[in-house]
Amino acid sequence: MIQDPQRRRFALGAASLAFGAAWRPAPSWALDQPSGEVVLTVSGRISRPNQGTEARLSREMIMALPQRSFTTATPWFVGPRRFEGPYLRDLLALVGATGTELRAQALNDYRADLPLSDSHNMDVILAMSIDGQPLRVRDKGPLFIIYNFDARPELRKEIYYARCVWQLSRLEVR
Ligand SMILES: Nc1nc2c(c(=O)[nH]1)N[C@H]1C(S)=C(S)[C@@H](COP(=O)(O)O)O[C@H]1N2
Ligand SMILES: [Mo]
Repeated sequence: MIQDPQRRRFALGAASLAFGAAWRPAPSWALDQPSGEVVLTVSGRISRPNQGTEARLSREMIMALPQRSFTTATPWFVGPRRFEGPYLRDLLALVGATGTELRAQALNDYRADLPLSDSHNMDVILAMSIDGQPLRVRDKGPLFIIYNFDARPELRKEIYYARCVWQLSRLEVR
């Protein structure tokens, strides 16, 4: 019994493909509508929008992706902290991103561009929690792009710090 509606929809889509598919529900590969507050909007070169040309994602939709974590020191918090959330590449796969660059926009109007290849070459997490606690807006949440600096000390440079957008609210795939 698959409880998660998104997974169930995938399962139904896969089943209809497996049976040769006289019955193929149109939205089988479409993204669900966000249930609850939208925390991240993805626009641009994506193949699975759910509202017009954009993919609007609630916290639950992001939590439904495999959750990954690592512990790393950062310039923003005292000492090494454990960050948890989906890999950026898994979120990009969810919305069907096909571009080469990401423009990441924060609630405070800060914005940074990062190569999409970072999400494949490195374990970049879209952190939603720190040491097991949800990141609040006042802790630079609800979403914070975090690179694994302890695993890759060569990333401890301004160009990568600048890509760590906190209070992330929008991604544009370019
Ligand atoms: N939302 C948001 N994220 C941001 C920034 C910002 O101003 N707002 N500054 C960026 C830059 S330029 C750097 S170098 C790092 C470190 O910023 P800080 O040293 O000012 O904390 O965070 C990055 N992420
Ligand atoms: Mo910076």
